[in-house]
Amino acid sequence: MQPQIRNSFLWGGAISAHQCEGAYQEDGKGLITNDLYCLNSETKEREVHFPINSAQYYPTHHAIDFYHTYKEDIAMMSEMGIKCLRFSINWARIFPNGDDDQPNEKGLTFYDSLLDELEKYHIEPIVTISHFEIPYHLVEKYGSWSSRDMIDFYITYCEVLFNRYHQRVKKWITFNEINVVTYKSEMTTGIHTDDMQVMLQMAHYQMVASAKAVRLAKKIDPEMQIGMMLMYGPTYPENCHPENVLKAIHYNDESYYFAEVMTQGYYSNKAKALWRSHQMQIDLTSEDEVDLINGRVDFIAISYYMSWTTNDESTDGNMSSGGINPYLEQSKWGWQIDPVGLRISLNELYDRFKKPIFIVENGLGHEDKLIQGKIHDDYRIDYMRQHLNQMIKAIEEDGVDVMGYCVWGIIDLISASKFEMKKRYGMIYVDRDDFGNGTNKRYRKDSFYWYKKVIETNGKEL
Ligand code: P53
Repeated sequence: MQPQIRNSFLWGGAISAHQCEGAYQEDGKGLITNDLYCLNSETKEREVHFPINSAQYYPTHHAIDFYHTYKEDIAMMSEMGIKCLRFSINWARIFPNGDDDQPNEKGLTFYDSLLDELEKYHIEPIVTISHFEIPYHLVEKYGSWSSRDMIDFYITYCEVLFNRYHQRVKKWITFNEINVVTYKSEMTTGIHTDDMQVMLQMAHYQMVASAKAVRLAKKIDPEMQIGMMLMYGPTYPENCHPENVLKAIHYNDESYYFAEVMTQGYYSNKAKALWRSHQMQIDLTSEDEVDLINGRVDFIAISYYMSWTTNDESTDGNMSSGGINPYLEQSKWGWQIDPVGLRISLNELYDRFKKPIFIVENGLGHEDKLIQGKIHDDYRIDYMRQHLNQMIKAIEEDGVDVMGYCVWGIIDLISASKFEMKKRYGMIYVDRDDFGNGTNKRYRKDSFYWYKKVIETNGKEL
């Protein structure tokens, strides 16, 4: 019998704390790095301010105000029948400075209430422990992940979360898109660097921290499952010239580097060869080696948006620029739309790492028009339909073990790369523009009704 989409398949949506909560100083929350960024136009690099300049607009400060609207928002999401919601906990709500002695009870209470709400509708929480959210104090005082001290701060934070929520949260992701450190270190760590040695050193400390978190979680409650997460999309050779094929292998190795350490528990010969060829010295102790092997993850989570090629001509889709593929169309932001690439990705990752794969982000960033209370986003439906078609083929024809699928930004939120509101992903529209003007009212898009049907039929009706 062919494998099918199981009945327990996790159809869901995904959001992150800093892109939707707002309330950036409420209930004792400290600042995170993203609270210091201004909106930037398509031509400007983003501005970072410390201290905050009250004359400027900082998108995360209010975002979509989910901190106050989560009850209504979750009620609306539940109408779609989602089985899970992936969200992140804002580290600075729990430890405002990151190195505080005691956690902030009010921050914990907020997530208690959020979990209550999800429970009410039988929506399983999938929690990202750090989704580009780092207390700013840790960046200032310790240099963020360039310091080994971060491992202890992170583990203290995890211990509080695991103890508090283990009965209610069974699936966790340690870091959002851990491999993005090698594309845009500032986004994931708050530290800007182009030095590969620094990036891989930060990645190493994060991977050790993640491994220690896995170990701790299993000790507190063996039912908790912990995943690592990659931003993943294949890089194809631009043609069959063997040198291009080899180049593509090397590009893809940059993602496998992370998945390998976190699923197998050690650096492979290839990883070590990479260090040697770049004359890198990684601070890796024998204790780290023990931690890595004892803290292997249970699943691989991926975000999938696009693919790239080895072509030198770039799409220039901001940080996600990569070689152009003449066979693919691009979104307005230069992201190359490649549904078959999702099937390829699932195969590649499953073949290599033999772990269940959870698609925790996929979707289309697009401008939407609100006309008389309606949003006709057939482009988004089309994008998702094609991707889900390929996912189903990967499950049913190729036998890949896929745990679930979360639409990115199930509700419109601010974009991670440019902090714009107009790059929308949601199935729920939020009436708010790039500068926070608007009623903040929610509307159901056409894709809302479409996704509801998909979930109802467990993917049979796309
Ligand atoms: P935005 C770049 C490329 C692929 C995924 O991205 C990325 C990024 C970062 O911009 O990140 C994930 O909002 C990330 C989300 C983010 C989403 O993709 O730039 O986990 O936080 O919003 C989409 O269009």
